[in-house]
Amino acid sequence: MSQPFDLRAYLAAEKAPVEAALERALAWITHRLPADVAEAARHGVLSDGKRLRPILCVAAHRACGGADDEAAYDLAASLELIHAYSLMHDDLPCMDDADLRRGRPTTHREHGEAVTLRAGAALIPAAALQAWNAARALGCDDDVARATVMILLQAAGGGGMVGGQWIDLEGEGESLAAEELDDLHRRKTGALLTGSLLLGARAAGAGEKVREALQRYGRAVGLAFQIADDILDATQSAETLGKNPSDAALNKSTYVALHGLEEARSRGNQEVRKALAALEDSGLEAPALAALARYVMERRH
Ligand code: GRG
Repeated sequence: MSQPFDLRAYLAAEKAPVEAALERALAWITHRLPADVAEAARHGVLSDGKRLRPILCVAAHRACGGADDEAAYDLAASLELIHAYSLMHDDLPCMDDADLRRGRPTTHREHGEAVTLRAGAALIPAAALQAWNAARALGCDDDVARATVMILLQAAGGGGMVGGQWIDLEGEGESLAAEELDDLHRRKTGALLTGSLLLGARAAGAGEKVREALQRYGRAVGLAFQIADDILDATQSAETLGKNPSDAALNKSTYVALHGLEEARSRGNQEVRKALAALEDSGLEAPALAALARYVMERRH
């Protein structure tokens, strides 16, 4: 009988190469920035995140037969640069006005609003260049390298994360219907999570059938991830989560507010089952992706 997959050990082993890739990325990015903006960029990127997006990217890359070397982590780092900028900007006074992120003061509380705005903005084109350079270092030809940059920017853009954030901001103080809430989160959170898988798969040369199955897996995991986020937000303290303010304080529509805790939990688990079915359809041998899908509903922060 095969051993159960040890996700804790897997995540611990992935941490060092992901952090090293982020350090490498910041070294070239900050080299071109004024010192105060560089410090803010380092603060936003190098804080203690779960690094789920790069980990998903490398897991998909590996499952699709991609080389397991530094350049795979460099490719994956491009996603965390986008994620970091989105958190830095999301926390600004003009958006969530948050004091605490990843257990410490938000970037603008330490470095000021103007500098944080500039540092976040600098990370966006840097992420695209990072993806391009890493894809080329992995041996991707120009077409595939271009496709990886497209995946990243489409996931981050108006049809993805930025579009979702816009719906979120517009919807503050209003009750969104169930489909609207799904659409918001498919874009705001799901698009970058799905993009993480597709980026890794595309760079490894995966065909369309595998990529379509991974996309379904990513959409389901993305929704489950957000449902879990809402459940944690409603049930855990700011100290445990390392962030504030809560969704309730911001008057946001959430799965818990809309469906109640039990129904939200059951919908999240249903999405995890969908993700596992899609993974099965992909035909990939990917125990890490299966374990990660289960983890999103079991996580405690
Ligand atoms: C101005 C409209 C407009 C957009 C700018 C700010 C922004 C772009 C987008 C915000 C996107 C956002 C904040 C999405 C939330 C995603 C999410 C669930 C974050 C938490 O992710 P985790 O749990 O965090 O992976 P860690 O800290 O572990 O990395």
